[in-house]
Amino acid sequence: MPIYQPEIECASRDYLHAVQSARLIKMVKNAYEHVPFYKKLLDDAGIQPGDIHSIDDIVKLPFTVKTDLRDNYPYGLFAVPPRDLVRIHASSGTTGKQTVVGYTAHDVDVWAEGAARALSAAGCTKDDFVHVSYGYGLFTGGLGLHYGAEKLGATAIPVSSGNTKRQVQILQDFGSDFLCCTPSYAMFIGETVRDMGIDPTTLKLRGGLFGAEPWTDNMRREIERLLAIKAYDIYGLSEIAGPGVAYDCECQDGLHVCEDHFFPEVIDPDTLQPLPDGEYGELVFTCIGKEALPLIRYRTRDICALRHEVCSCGRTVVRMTKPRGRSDDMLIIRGVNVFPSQVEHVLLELGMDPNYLIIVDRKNNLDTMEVQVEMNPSLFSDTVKDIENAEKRIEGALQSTLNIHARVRLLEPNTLPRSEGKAKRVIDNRVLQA
Ligand code: DLL
Repeated sequence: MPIYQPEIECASRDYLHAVQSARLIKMVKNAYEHVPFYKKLLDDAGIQPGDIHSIDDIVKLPFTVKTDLRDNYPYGLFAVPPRDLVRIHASSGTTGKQTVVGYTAHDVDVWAEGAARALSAAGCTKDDFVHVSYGYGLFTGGLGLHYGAEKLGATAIPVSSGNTKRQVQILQDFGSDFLCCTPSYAMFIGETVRDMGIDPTTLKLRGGLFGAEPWTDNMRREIERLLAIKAYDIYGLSEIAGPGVAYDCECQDGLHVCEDHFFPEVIDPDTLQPLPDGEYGELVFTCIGKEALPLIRYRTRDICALRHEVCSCGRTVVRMTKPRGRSDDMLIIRGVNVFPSQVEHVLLELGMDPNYLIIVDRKNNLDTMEVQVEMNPSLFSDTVKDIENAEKRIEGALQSTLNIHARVRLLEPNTLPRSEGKAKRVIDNRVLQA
């Protein structure tokens, strides 16, 4: 597979260290001199820009969190005047104010470079048509992949999300080679292809870049089967840039981080100490290559581990494991930590489709968990006994993975709402009662 920027993606660790060190020194100085928030943050921590001599000194710097962006809403953390900005995006989140991010022309270029690296790692070339079904707008998904495709010299098809039958029509008629959308929407598009009676092997499509929400390897295989393609993971977050912060290569063995622009660390969320390779913790990014929003040690809340060994594809840049979920997605049910991705893994292992909803409640001061999941045609039955037996079997499998009891309710096919963007997998009624 061609590598978009081998001089960076396959660079020696020494070279990367030098690039990162120079960029961190410049970025900290810029942040300190142009953003009052950072001047105070560093002064309070007893650190001056002159104390930063190389990327190794990053551990001296204090952390930032999402509420710092919210407290300085909308533009308080920008390090450049409005005349230097060329773009604004925002992420709504589920609670509180939006998080507003800004980009200079250089920042848009850095971001597009990341997305182009991701597309190239999935095998996309200048000759290909890239069907973008991420939403266009303040969400970074649509425009992120769009600019990445154009940067690579491929042809972007800006379909945006929604109207799924039309999506399939366009895949057929326009001869799209790559599809970009959330994994849950890719599933829905795949189901629609099937329901329209189309053989997916007759489509020209050969790959897809799916991200913006956690998804398991089992779901990857399901999408690959439904659409007859190879499915690649793409990671990003608007605070750091958007899609293309990290991406799968053909080995599908961890996501390569654009660490020349976005320096990653994994920390223990309790002690805040950096963790060694292979240990799971909270992912932290420092934007060393951006001008408008120079985030320092930003705590993403995403849970993953880092690996520095060279990948079989030849890339030397650090890899992050597929994010397991966010620490704030983690449910604590009767004291046990449960990630929705664990439930998804179990359901797919049992041959179910990943159309499910977790409902958490509190009855008589005791947490309850119900997993609603659609029957697929192989399980479909009119006999109450058959359905009950299947529910019991799934309950047993969930119990042995999660270590807690979850009631399972099988639903008829196509009863749960489908998502065109990020899927909603959890309803936690305990929050409402609080
Ligand atoms: O979701 C950017 C994006 C768009 C990434 C399209 C990939 C593709 P936000 O809306 O700011 O930005 O949400 C960022 O989504 O902190 C993760 O929790 C989650 N996330 C993003 N990509 C992945 C992924 C976009 N590949 C938040 N796997 C992040 C798991 C992901 N979670």
